[in-house]
Amino acid sequence: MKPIYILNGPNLNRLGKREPEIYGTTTLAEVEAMCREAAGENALEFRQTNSEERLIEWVHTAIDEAAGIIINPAAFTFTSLALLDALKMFPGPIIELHISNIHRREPIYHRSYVSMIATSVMAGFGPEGYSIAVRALVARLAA
Ligand code: CA2
Repeated sequence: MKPIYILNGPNLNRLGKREPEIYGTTTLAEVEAMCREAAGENALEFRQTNSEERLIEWVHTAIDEAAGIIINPAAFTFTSLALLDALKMFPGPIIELHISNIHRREPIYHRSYVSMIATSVMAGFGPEGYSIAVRALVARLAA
């Protein structure tokens, strides 16, 4: 099977190091390890970038190479029509994931462009949400 791409947007490299009351104390490296465990034999590409251009280029690569995408676009969720356009080209399932429940937060975090094309949306499960998303996507791809 083609790999699952897990793509993370800006500032998530700081996970576990700031605002633990919102995002928890788990680091992104620990999240990656949790995802690999949840994926079992399935191949994963786990990436983080602070660059919108790079994130879009990774979506383009995923169009050719990935079975499914799990994406935490972070702030680009609410700003990037370019990311929305790139994700529209992806033929497989896309899970939009947020560690926090963005709908409990300030109004600027309520309108997601990515949700307009996501297959599924997850928010508020904390860092464990990534493992849940991997299991859900593996099951969906196997079905
Ligand atoms: O809850 C999420 O996963 C978010 O996508 C995280 C984004 C935020 O802009 C979204 O509204 C919700 C990025 C949060 C800022 O980066 C931090 C990373 C680690 C620790 C604290 C902040």
